[in-house]
Amino acid sequence: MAPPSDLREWISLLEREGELVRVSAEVDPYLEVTEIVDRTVKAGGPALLFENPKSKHSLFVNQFGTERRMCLALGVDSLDDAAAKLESVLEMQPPQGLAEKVKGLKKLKSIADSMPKTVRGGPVKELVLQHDEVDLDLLPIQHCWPGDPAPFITLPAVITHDPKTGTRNVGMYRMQKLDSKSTAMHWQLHKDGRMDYLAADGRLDVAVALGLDPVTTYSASAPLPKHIDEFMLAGFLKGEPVELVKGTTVDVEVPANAEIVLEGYVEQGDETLEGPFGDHTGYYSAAEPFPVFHVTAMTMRSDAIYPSIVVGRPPAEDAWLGKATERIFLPAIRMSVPEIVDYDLPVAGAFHNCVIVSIRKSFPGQPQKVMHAIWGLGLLSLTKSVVVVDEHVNVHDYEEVFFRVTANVDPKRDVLLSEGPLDHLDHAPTRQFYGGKIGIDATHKGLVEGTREWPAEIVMSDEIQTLVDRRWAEYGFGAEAQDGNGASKRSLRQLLRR
Ligand SMILES: Cc1cc2nc3c(=O)[nH]c(=O)nc-3n(C[C@H](O)[C@H](O)[C@H](O)COP(=O)(O)O)c2cc1C
Ligand SMILES: [Mn+2]
Repeated sequence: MAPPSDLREWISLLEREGELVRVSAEVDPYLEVTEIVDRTVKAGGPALLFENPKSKHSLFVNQFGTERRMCLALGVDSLDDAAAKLESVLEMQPPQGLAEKVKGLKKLKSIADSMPKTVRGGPVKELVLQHDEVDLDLLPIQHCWPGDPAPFITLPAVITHDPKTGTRNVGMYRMQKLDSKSTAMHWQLHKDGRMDYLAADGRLDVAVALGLDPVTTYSASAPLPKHIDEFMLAGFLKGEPVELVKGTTVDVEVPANAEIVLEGYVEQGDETLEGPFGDHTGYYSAAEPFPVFHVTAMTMRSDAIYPSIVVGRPPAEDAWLGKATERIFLPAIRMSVPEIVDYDLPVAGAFHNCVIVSIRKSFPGQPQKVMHAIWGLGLLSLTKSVVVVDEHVNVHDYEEVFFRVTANVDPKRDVLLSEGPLDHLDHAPTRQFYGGKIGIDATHKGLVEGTREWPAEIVMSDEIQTLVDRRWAEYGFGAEAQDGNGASKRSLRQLLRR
């Protein structure tokens, strides 16, 4: 099924799938909504459309809060299917024969069709408020946590252009409301949006789209290289181009189907103290200077729906945005580090604190090579700890990873301490932005690596496994045959906890 083409279609789809609850009771965007959403997310509950958030406009939240909804958003059965689509293009080879040529052309067409398309108008221009008419108070912007100083716009797609090359960038950066006509712009140190700002000679035009189709919203959070337009990724994943319309007061094109667009500018040297903010790290990120975004126009659908997301101590709704990125970017990561079989970014690690990676090892030092590769790869370079396991280890099974780390590691030999850039939001290092890194090599070692002979793993023979599978019912346990060799961990876990 094709992904929904705008927010309205997305909401209808969620409703049809039993994935949406409309809340007609009046709720306060000051803290109350956060508590409701936090409970809902942690219970694996539905998306919520608050129809009375003390505002004329509805507040839509928890659209991405479960794996199923993330898949519905991308129009796939599993997140790996979205990755496979990208992989088939990345791994294109010169075609052999006519059938392959036709297939190749189709793939090339899917790339060509990903380019955003300019259209003449769209529902986002139903209402155009300019200059003095701009009023952010119209929107039910959430004040998320008790220690936040103000409401924050939390699910925006912020659009800028590189002042030198003209390349577009779309990123998701929270925006603290300063007054009815301005916000802060939380462009962290390593982000593309900040680069555009720093490269500007004076003013930089900025447009902020709110309430998009879910693929385009997701794409704003995707860590693409700076020269790649996130709207292209959105077009590729959607299978149809993002439609853009000219800005009313800025030289930036904006999504024609958005619910709301804020247009305006930032200016060199015009900064304000932003934060603190109850962040996705589970802690308040400290107040720091960030650019002020002056809103020159607010264009919207007349009954615009305002989208939001609540982050906080993981797991929160952003977990599935992160997991989508983890899956979708695996093929691209493998292009540079081909020995990588799989990887996992634990949600509890807030995405920059830990990566578990499985590799096909064929030479000594390869786990350390992979650690350094990760520490040199895009935003993954900010990763604080890397755990490397062998190809047959399931990186998504943290109990198995724990087993390998404790069983296979000689801490003196297999722990690599390094240092380098750290995430803007990492509060642990003594100095902000820079500090220690740890790599743990939990792979099997062998004589070639100077260890004693490595013991064999305990595995039952195929023959006996098949025999027991076949005879299982005969033994009188009733249930379906269980997997052997510890693979039925869940039932074992249940037994141990009894
Ligand atoms: C809900 C959510 C909120 C985010 N808030 C911020 C933020 O305030 N500042 C920031 O720099 N990155 C934030 N990010 C991460 C960026 O969106 C992400 O790193 C993205 O790759 C940035 O785009 P860019 O690489 O084009 O700069 C957020 C991500 C999500 C999912
Ligand atoms: Mn970017």
